[in-house]
Amino acid sequence: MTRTLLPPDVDRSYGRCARRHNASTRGKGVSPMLTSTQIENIDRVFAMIDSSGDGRVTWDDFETLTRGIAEELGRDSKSTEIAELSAAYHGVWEYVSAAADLDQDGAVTRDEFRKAHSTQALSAGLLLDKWLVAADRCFDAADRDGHGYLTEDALAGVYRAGGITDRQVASAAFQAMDVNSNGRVDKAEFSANVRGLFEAVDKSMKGARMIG
Ligand SMILES: [Ca+2]
Ligand SMILES: [Ca+2]
Repeated sequence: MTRTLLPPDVDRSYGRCARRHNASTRGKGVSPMLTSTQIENIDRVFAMIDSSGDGRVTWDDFETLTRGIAEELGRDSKSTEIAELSAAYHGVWEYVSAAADLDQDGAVTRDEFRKAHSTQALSAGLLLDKWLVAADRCFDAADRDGHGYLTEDALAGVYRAGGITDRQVASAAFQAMDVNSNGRVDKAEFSANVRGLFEAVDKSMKGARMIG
């Protein structure tokens, strides 16, 4: 049985979804190993980290992303929070480039990124761990007062820094994350949705619509 974006604990449900999906997408040019929701979210993540928008992800893109987050959140680019965020992104980049930059030209194209997911060159569990560290650092940077939660405005700032300027996307994501509707998203709620973004195999699942 094949595994792609999913850790072992959700293998069983993934198998069911993947089999159903495979039957419906066979021969339509969609990778048989990933659901359409997974491919959409892989592409959305790629678009988010490709800050320059040239269809190639390089370390420069992560640096631009980090600078954007610092600016949006009013953080000094030399602050501890931003340095830690940059270190976390470096962990993501080192792992992604080693696994996905097939022609070793120092850039990961959209196709290379997709292929690394569908062929499992990128281990879903390892990559998720690295993204969760980055999400944690991002949360800490966005939590200006250190209260342990984000307001909708703070979350919207993070989204803008990631190039997602449509406020409705951030608002919808915030409503979905804020499960007890108290106007605050804590780190557990945020992490659960980041995890869902990478694990969801259909749109009804938590986090599946986190970035669009
Ligand atoms: Ca780029
Ligand atoms: Ca490449």
